[in-house]
Amino acid sequence: MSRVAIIGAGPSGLAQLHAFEQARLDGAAVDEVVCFEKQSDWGGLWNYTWRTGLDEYGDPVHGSMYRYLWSNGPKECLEFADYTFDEHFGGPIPSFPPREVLYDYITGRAKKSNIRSRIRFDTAVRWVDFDEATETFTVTSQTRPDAVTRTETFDWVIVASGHFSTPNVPEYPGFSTFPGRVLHSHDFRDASEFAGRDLLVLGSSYSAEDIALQALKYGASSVTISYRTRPMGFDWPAGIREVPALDRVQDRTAHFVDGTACAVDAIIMCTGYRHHFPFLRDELRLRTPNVLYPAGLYKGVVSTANPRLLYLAMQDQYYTFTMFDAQAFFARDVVLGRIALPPAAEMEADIAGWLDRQNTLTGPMDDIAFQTDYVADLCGRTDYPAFDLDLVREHFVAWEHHKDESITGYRDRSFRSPCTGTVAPLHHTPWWNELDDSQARFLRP
Ligand code: FAD
Ligand code: NA7
Repeated sequence: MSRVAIIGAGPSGLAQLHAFEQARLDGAAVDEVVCFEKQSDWGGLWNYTWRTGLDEYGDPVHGSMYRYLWSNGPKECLEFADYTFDEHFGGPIPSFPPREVLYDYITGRAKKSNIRSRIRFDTAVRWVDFDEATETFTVTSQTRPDAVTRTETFDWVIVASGHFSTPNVPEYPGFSTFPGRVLHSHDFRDASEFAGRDLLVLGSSYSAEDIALQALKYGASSVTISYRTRPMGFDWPAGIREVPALDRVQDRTAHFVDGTACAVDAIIMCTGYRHHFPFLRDELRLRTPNVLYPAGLYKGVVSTANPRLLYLAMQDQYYTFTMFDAQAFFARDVVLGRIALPPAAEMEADIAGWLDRQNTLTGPMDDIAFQTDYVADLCGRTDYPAFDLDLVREHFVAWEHHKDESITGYRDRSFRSPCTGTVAPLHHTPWWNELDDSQARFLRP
């Protein structure tokens, strides 16, 4: 029987443990599975921490989520086909839950499938090596409270360590003398810190959109969003505007490439993240920007550098929990020998097909179709329970239109479950007026 190491107990690592457990319950002979999690609890990014910078043991803080974070897509687009929202909450809930509610949902399935005992908490993987002679990995981990290291042998390694934790931090002239705070969204925790302030946000993607709205919602005087390539172009509420790229900062004044300028009190860089695997030897390490189909991964999962090394959730993400499940079931079946990997040339050709298509994508609608097809391809190869994936695709398309119609109002919409058909009730308070992100408040009728 072989040994499997999973690195990370966030949504994707938990999906992997769940997939193995399902096979075991179905009577399969399942290999020994060990999940290493450096934090003291599960849930990955959804396990909120107030900490920034270094954690209590001197490691970089994993968490990038912040207070008052509501789901930025409909929950119906990330529903587990084998553990529905209706099952977890005992009835319908609105479509855009805050973080605590989704954390409860993710960990609810993990509790039901009884996988906690397979996770070694407070244990960071420090190094992974591969021995060509024995065809095994050596995984060196360290329990963090007592700093004890241990090296073990595994036949498979599944990397589920996330890729939205190591910030991409550019520098602009004048940052070193700017008199206010300059931070990356990775270190952003509480929008009310910026009440009464004039804020500059750099970036034009999900973090920039959400943090700009949050800041205004919780009292910022103004938010100027500076884009590098193109503006998001939403119909922003009064107080938010988009301007071209930042050229430099002089004292408190931000100067943009179109010659305009404005005074700001703080700068938040929403400039994205880097795939970062300090625990992987060079030949094993995935090197990719944040794209829908990273090169070097067959079916987006299996490393072509070493097909016993699998990666989960390394894609840019429209689909999240559903895609992680699809990947985890696929990875499990590769490990269990239910799916035979084709010869290397065939894997490369399959990857090339996806990469060619990725090069033709022109915007969100193409992206959604692409990632839907990717998820469908994976689901079709395993026994992951059927759900209405076409409906999910339609939901993503509708959601994009809703955002264009009202960037402050899109979270007030309701969607139908692709698993149960349940139509979500409307939330009792419009999102823009709702300041309390607690589960108790959200679930109140
Ligand atoms: P993570 O959640 O990052 O979990 C990885 C785990 O690996 C962590 O627990 C970490 O401690 C552990 N780990 C890392 N390195 C090691 C190591 N060396 N040893 C041991 N353990 C290790 N998705 C949505 O669906 N909806 C949203 O609204 C949404 N909002 C988001 C907002 C923000 C600010 C960010 C950053 C992301 C958001 N996402 C959202 C996307 C998010 O990436 C996924 O929902 C999900 O958390 C990815 O799961 P994961 O398990 O792959 O990674
Ligand atoms: P993304 O989606 O990777 O976007 C990164 C943004 O940062 C993007 O708009 C980039 O602009 C911008 N960027 C990158 N480098 C720079 C520099 N040097 N200057 C200015 N702007 C820059 O990251 P997010 O944090 O928004 O989202 C990641 C996840 O967190 C996502 O899953 C969400 O759900 C939450 P570009 O368009 O490339 O010019």
